[in-house]
Order: sequence, then structure tokens, then C-alpha cells
Amino acid sequence: MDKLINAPLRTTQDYIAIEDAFGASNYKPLDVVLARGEGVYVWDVEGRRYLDCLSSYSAVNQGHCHPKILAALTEQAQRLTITSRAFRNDQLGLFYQELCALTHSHEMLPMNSGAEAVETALKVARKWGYEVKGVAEDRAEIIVAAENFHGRTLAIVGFSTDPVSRHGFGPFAPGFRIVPYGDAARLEAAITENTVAVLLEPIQGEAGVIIPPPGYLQRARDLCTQHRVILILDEIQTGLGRTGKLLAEEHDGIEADLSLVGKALSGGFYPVSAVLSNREVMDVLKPGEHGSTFGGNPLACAVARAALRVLIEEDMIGNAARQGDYLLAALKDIRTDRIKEVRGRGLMIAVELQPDAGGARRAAEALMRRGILCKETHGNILRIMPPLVITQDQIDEALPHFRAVLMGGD
Ligand code: IF1
Repeated sequence: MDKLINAPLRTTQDYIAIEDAFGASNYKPLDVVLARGEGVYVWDVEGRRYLDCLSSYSAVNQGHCHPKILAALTEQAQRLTITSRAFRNDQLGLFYQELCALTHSHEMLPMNSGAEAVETALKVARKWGYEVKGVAEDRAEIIVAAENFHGRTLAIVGFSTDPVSRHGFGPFAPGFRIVPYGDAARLEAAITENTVAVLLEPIQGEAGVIIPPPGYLQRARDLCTQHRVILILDEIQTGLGRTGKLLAEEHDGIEADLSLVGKALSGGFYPVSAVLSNREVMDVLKPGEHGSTFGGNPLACAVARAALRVLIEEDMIGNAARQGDYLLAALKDIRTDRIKEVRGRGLMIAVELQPDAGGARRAAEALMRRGILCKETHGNILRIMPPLVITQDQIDEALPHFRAVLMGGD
């Protein structure tokens, strides 16, 4: 151990040894040690360049280290970083105003991680159920979809259907019902007089970019309206331009009662999330009933305001739609029986391999050796989610490598 602490760090293996010596083993990352990021590219400690096709799970939609967001961060950090919510600050109201205007929201509640935004929405939905809908105390039910991913807290993993996310963490919070994703009849059948909310991802990300059947989200919206149930859409990964719209719900022409955003809300500079309400739902929260130390701090707000500004000013959402269509079509054109399906919306794309095609991890490792960073999920699915600033030329540079690897090459 002493040898490790004083050893000069130079190579990839040096850094991996340190991580392995002192870090918990809750991840199995690719063996690439990144040191710098700019736009769609990242560089490792040995100077190799990679096209980032994960975008930190859609947290750097604006591209790595966007200069205007960096400028906002450094300017605010030299002035005031945090006040707590015991006092007000000169960034919070402006953040509220700008994000609510952009998303046509009635009001919002700022948090930090995506999971905190999800937990906040669950608490608000339950309280609304008791105080407005009249559900009996402690009888509130929230319907979620199988294969969901909404974060890692105990309440959230309690309604996960992924054994890896749940095993060993019980007992779990009651009051959740799980229905198959995409099945409106099963969703309707699960609604009872105690149902206060339905929580869905507009497209399931971790499950492997699962796009629901046409009309499903509209049906969910109608059922929630009909039964006085809050529709909560988790846009933490699908939101802020990822699918070629500001919010993925726009593809279905619906509006959630509570929309959750995070990740790219800060352009990858800072944990910032928010619960957006399209009507008085959040009015059930009274002073002292919810909050967090860092939620709504001036640094987070200044960074988020800049992240939203560049997203709009640089037409990153339009670019995501155009380049996403281009990339999706090019991937669909790859002729090999090793691919089971290519699917996606905007720059949220997945390639599902056949079970006997060697696995998506092998493909991710082969792509890494070719200078492209992707992430596998559920064994056979490769997610391809570059920053929304990617150009057609950058896609064209990557396509021969995608073709070679997806057709079985190294
Ligand atoms: C990890 C997965 C993705 C999310 C949606 C809420 C959250 C997430 C739709 C919680 C977070 C992250 C978590 C991160 C990896 C990544 C992930 F692989 F875990 F499942 F994107 F698919 N809703 N997703 O995708 O937000 O609390 O993390 O800020 O746990 O390694 P968070």
C-alpha cells in the first residue's frame, strides 16, 4: 500500500491499480482512464482520443467542458457558491423563471441528483393523494413499469425489477405496483381508488432504449386524467434534447403533471436536478416539509442557466434530431445477422445484438480500441448516445468502426 501511495502515476495501469486498491467495487468500468474532455471527445492519460458515445449517460448533452457553461461556473464560484435555503440568492429565481418558461411549467423544485428528484416527486404525489384526492393515510399506491430505472436509493430500488439493483438491500418501502412497460390495458387494470401516481420513463434507458408502442404514453396520460392520478415522467435521461425534443413527452404530444430533469441540466458540470409541475400539485408542500442542503444553490443555478442557454442558442436539440436520424439510418444499414435490432429516437440509440453474437461488452471493448467509448447494458445491448453537438463528419468518422465491430471484427 505504501508503495502505491508514493508511486508516480503515469500509465493507465498505474491509475487502475490505485482505484482497485482503495475503491469500492460497485462498478466494472472499461479500462480507460480519462484525463481531458472537449466537445464530443475525451482523451486518456496516455493521450489517446476517444469519441464519447455515452455522454455520461446523457449528462454532457452540451459536450464536454462547454466553454460558456465553464465561464458561468467560474464566474459564480468566485462570487457565491451556496447560501442554504434559509436565505435567498440572486440566481434561484432566475433559474426558476427560465426553466419554467422553457418547459411551460407552473412551478419547480430544485434538487441535486436525479434520484433526489424522483424521491421528491414520490413524496409530493403521496401528499397530494392524501390532501387533495382524499386517499386514506398510508394507503397511497404508485404504479411503475417493469424494467424501470429511476436511481439507486432504497425506495427506488424497492420497485426495481432488476435483481442486481435489489438483491441484499431489503426490506423495501410498500405502496408500489409494477406493470409491464408499454401495456396500457395492464396499466388501467392496476389503477385503484388509492392510486396517486404513475411513474414512467418516456423511453426506458437502462433497459436498453425501449420505446413504448405508439399511443401508449397518450393512453397513460388519458388514464391518469380520467382517474385523477398524477402522471410523473422521468426525463432525467430522455430530457433536455436527448431524443431530438426538449422533453421526450413532446413526441407524443402530452404533458406530464410532474416532469423530472437532471444530468444535462448542468451540462455535466454539477449535480443539478428539478421537479417540474404543470399545475398546483406541488402546492401541497409547506415550509419545512422537504428540501436539501445544496438544492437550489446559486452555483448550481448559474451553471444550469448557462447549460439551458447554450442548449437552445446552439440548436443542440435540432442537431440531435438531424444527426440522430442520420446515425440511426446508417446503423440500420449495417447488414449482419449478428444484429437483432437497431432502435432509437434522436441521439438516444441502441444496437441489440443476437444472443450468440459475443455480447455487447466485447463490442464495447473492441470499439474502445478503435477510439469510441460506448456502454453495454443487459448483456446484448450497446447504447450509442454521443453529445448532442456531434457533427455529421464526426459520425462519418466513427461509422466504419461501428460497422467493423458490429459485424464481428476486433
Ligand atoms: C449509475 C444506469 C442510466 C436515470 C433515470 C433517474 C436516474 C437515472 C432515467 C437517477 C440515472 C444513471 C445512474 C448511473 C448510470 C446511469 C444509468 F445505468 F444506472 F441505469 F443512465 F441508465 N432516472 N442513471 O437514467 O439519477 O441519481 O444518478 O443522478 O448509477 O451508475 P442520478
